[in-house]
Amino acid sequence: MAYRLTEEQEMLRDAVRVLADEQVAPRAAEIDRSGEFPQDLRRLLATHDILALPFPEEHGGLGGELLGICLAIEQLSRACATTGLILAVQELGALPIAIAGTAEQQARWFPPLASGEQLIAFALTEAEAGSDAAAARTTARRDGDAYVIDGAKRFISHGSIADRLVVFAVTDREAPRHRRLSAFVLELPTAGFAVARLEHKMGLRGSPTAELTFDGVRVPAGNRLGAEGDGFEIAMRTLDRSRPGIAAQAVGIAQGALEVATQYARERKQFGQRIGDFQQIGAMLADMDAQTEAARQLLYRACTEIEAGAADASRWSAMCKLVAGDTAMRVTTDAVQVLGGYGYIDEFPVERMMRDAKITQLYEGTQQIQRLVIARALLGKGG
Ligand code: COS
Repeated sequence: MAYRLTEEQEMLRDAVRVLADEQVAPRAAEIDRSGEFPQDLRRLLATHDILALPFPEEHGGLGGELLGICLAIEQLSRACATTGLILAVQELGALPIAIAGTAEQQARWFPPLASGEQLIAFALTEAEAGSDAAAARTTARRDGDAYVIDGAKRFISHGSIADRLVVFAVTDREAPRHRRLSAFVLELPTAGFAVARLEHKMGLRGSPTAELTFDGVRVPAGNRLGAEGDGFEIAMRTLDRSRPGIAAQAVGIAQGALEVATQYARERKQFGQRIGDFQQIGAMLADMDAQTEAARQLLYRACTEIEAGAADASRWSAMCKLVAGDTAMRVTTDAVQVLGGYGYIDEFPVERMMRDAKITQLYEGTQQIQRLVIARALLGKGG
């Protein structure tokens, strides 16, 4: 196994880094302040084919290699976590179609998503079904050659701006617990679908998080992904491949905070010397660097294992998100500490990065769920 990125991967990483430094970073503070989704940066990602990364080449994409997607999310998130999430959610929404969609369904939905003309979102979570995803209560009732969807979804990233929505709904209440759900692709707008509200969030403020309601929404049977009852497995297989994207976002946020803190420690003088030359500050920076690199290496390794079809893909996926999310929280918190009072005000980006880091410990499965997945992989099924 290669322990270095390939030349192509390095070129991709460096190209996205330059774009992020030049065009994303200058917008980050304003996106956070206004709480508005950055349509200009969505167009920028589309123009530069970054939104094409998760899609197969035959549908206008760049191949969907997981490490490449994560390198891009990392570099975007280093400048602006909201912008990194545009790519991460596009991948999350595309995965159920890649995993369970027919060739016809992929040909129908992928091209405008790969071009960035359309956005897609992933609607699994409900108010009463977060960690316990199988407990979802939204229903899809068969009616002739269509299904009728009723219910509500909550905490849906991009739910209010997406053109396509993958919705998980109960098709058979009587089926065994993990066979109740089926997955459907909704083409929005459609009658009966509404955005009930947008959340006011601690971080990732430019990324809309929506509560969605479905009141007799008709979806053709041809928009079902896989067979009836496959929904839970499709969702789990999706998360196995999408959690590294959140780990990449976390590594990017940590790296961004480390760079700001390092620069500050070089320039800020107290007691007649650079604060970085005080051992306590130097040691903090060293730990931040080592921890960020450790999380990054686990992420890259996880990507290659998952791409290779490792039997323990769920474990790799959960481990990289667990380590990267906790690292981002620790490193951004320490970056605020290095900057002292300046870290706590919005003159510097580290307070934003600290707020943004927190979500990486929560979404696409809390850190507690990641530990549960890893522990189950270690222990196997109970007797
Ligand atoms: N790949 C394929 N199939 C899987 C799978 C995976 N990674 N994980 C589970 N399954 C299938 C299996 O068929 C499994 O059956 P077996 O017991 O025969 O293996 C079945 O699903 C049930 O799995 P499990 O018993 O582990 O399900 P639980 O209800 O206990 O839930 C967790 C497992 C907690 C891991 C799952 O509900 C989860 O990931 N929750 C967090 C949800 C989440 O991340 N939400 C964020 C929403 S997106 S922002």
